[in-house]
Amino acid sequence: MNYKSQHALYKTKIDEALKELVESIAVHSKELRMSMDYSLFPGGKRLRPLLFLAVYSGLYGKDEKEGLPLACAIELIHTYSLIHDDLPSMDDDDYRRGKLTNHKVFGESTAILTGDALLNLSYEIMLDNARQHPENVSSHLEAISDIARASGIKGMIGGQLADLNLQWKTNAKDTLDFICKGKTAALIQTSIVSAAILAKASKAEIRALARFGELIGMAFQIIDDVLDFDSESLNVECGQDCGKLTYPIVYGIEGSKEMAKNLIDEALRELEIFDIDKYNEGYIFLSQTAVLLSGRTE
Ligand code: GRG
Repeated sequence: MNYKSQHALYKTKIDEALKELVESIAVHSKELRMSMDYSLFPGGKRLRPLLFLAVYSGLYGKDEKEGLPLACAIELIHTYSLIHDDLPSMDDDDYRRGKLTNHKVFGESTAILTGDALLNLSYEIMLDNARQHPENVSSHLEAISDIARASGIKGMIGGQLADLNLQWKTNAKDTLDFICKGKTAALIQTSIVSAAILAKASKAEIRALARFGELIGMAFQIIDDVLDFDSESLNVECGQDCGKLTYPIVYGIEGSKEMAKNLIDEALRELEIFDIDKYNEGYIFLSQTAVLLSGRTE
């Protein structure tokens, strides 16, 4: 199967599973239900659950059913983080994915609670799923624990806080890398690592995949900064991001693009421990995704 068809197949499975999981939850507030649906559907690229499936069923040939709840839970965590990131007290954005941000439609308090609800729902879904697989429960708990770590103080929240408060490390480059690894790369990395843990990958494979995930996650953020920088330079009303420490500010546009390309090349080398004949489907999907990320335009 080629990349495009594989991508479409994974994406359909993710969208269907997400709909089924979210709809099965009784939400007594109509407002909260509408707000959750508004941010989840149609949603964005579904990059993180796609990476999860590429590893879990693509690389390791596991049955998607057992992994899909974790893939969806990571998307719920990602969605909560975007809703909160857009709030006036954070990035103060009016638009996301070409439509009004959640708080602009439902108000700040509902947006905050929607993010909180999605975060809690993610753990409810993962733990319920773990209970349904008693034979594999320790791998489930280890995978959930990696997701919790990556989303928390040592990952996304830590990076976001450092970004907002600009907590300086020794220099601008170290500060940027710290923010980027936490804010963006950690959740991308755990999408790959938690899938490998659940699939009972070897320690060496998990190490290689963790490095791969971190490198593509960093490249993803650098390209995001480059895209934002381009649009900000054309738009005088660019919000709080104007005063932020970003890769183009420190390395320039061309330097940042070069850096993202080098990170992707390095990431691809990490995949070399996998035998391409044996791991064909997942290997091709992961490497193609990495290459596409470095050239993305949205
Ligand atoms: C509020 C706890 C908390 C964390 C926020 C998400 C985040 C951390 C910061 C977002 C800042 C930002 C826009 C970073 C750029 C990288 C990024 C996460 C982009 C959005 O991810 P995509 O492109 O989104 O995968 P889609 O729309 O495709 O789902």
